[in-house]
Amino acid sequence: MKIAVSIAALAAALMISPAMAQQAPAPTAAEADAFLAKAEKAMFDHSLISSRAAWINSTYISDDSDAVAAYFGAIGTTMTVDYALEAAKYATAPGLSVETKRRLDLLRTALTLPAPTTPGAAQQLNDLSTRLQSTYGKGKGTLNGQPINGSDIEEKMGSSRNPQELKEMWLSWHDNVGAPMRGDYAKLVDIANAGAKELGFADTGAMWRSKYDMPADDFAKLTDKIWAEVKPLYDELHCYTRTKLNEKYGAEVQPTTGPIRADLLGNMWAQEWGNIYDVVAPAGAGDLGFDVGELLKAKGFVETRPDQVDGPDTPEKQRRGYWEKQMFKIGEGFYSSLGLEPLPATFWDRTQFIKPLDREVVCHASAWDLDNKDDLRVKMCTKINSDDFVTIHHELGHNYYQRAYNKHPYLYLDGANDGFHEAIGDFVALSITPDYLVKIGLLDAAKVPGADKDLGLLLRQAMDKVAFLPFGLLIDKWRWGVFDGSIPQDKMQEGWTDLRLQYQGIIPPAPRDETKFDAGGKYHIPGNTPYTRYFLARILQFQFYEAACKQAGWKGPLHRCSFYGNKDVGAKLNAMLEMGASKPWPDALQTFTGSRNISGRAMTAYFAPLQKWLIAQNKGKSCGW
Ligand code: X8Z
Ligand code: ZN
Repeated sequence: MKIAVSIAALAAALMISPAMAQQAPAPTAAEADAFLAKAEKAMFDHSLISSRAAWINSTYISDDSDAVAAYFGAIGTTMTVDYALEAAKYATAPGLSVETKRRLDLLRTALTLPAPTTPGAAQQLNDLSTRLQSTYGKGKGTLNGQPINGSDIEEKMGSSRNPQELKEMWLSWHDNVGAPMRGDYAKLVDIANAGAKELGFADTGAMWRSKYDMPADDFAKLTDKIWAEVKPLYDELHCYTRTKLNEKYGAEVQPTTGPIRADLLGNMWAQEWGNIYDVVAPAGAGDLGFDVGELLKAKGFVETRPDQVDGPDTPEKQRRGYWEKQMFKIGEGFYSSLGLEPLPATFWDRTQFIKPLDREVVCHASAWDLDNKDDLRVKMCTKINSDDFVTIHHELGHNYYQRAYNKHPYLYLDGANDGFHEAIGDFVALSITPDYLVKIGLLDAAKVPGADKDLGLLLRQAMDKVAFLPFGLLIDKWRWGVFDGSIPQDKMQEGWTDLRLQYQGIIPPAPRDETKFDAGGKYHIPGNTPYTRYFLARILQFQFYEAACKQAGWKGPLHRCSFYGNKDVGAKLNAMLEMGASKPWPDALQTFTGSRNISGRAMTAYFAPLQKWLIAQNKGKSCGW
């Protein structure tokens, strides 16, 4: 069949005059700049209201707040898709500045979940994503048959050493929270993929991989290359940990060979294993003599009881959230010691420090900047333990970054890449050394572990930092596969379990079939937060830390270095933070570290003595799975 379309008909369809259709003039560089200014203003203005709707939704989940958040989210999606499509028109304008090109590119990849321009698609996508996130927030597991909420079950997975209890919590969480999301998630994938295609990407995963100042395929290769650098260290840690778990629980629970049972590692997702340090601690060098959570409690920090109600006469120090807030004050103190401005008063008024008594919230910690300026907040259900002490520094890293780049145009209000954003607070938290804890009065000088405890300190750190690496990588290996169809929608569970086995060497405590959706039990899947950022951050934070310790003139073993109080480091850090997303990330990396390459070398150097020791411990064992 031949289709004939006249210029006049085409012009009518496009609502332009026939003369324009014949010779639509190429846009000029000035028009591209005017377009960007208009788009940035509209997106900035919209974000002021939509981020407030999202905050309310996350801190007060209800059908109504879901509807309001999805409503504003859909307007934002539609607006950004329209601008991203329009940006393509200007991309080839002659004489564009480097800056203009960069902002047009950033606009094209700005959305995490794009929708197609089909009427109703943006609303449907936002309805789905809001519902998924709220389902996660309201999620409960069981312990001894009783319901237990997300933040409590997370804590209990860290402290329980009872394999029956652990199995119950793991299975109930994944069954109750993950499995019901399966249908919604599949629909969301289809809509987002249709949106990504309209924007010129093969699928949503390809769009996510296009945000790193290099071709998408090169980025995927880069992550594999970094993984190859650090995998030998992970393999030794896996082997050693499996031996210790076998010694503790016996072969019935944890065999000497093969994968590790996922619920035994002190974390619901087996992503960080530091909570079972007591199980793996080496004889002699194992007792570090302190745990930050215990130190805080010994100093009188009292965790808010879930059922605690304040009255008008309750003294300040006994009010809900008082001590959790003080943990944030310690975190702020670190950043202030580097010369960064204190947090604004509104931070202390508006932050959600603890889980509220009377409503459902999304407990997974996050850092917010509500006005793209200085309305900074954290949303967290803080517990008084060492995990959350680190998480506080992590979240504050986001807030200080947000404030440092707040003078830029809208499209530059972001990290150099998302891995940078995730790395800042973690890099700061690497400075929480025994000597630092003495300086801030949490640890007695006499209790600082000596050099004979170096291996123990490194192992404690590796259980969190090294154990995380394959997890940090596989989440998006799974999602990229679901987006590009190499993991079909009727095999989403199998694809997940396979990747968990392949990369982490872990298996679920009971067989899983395709009625399940274990991926949904991890916040970032229903929350639609790309995850490769955390893999990058795990690597980058050691590069930042090595550089900061060098700037500070540190001479001892790297893991004992704390740059607390060093204003030179702070000034240099701020120079990188202030850049925001205005320059390609290698420029930002160079500003702080002198290097333009992301590499696992700094991390493997930090852990080199431990790796040597682990190899010796594992001698004669058949490692791997
Ligand atoms: O999600 C987070 C932060 C929020 S940006 C608490 N993290 C990842 C996770 O919990 O899975 C920090 C480490 C990895
Ligand atoms: Zn983060």
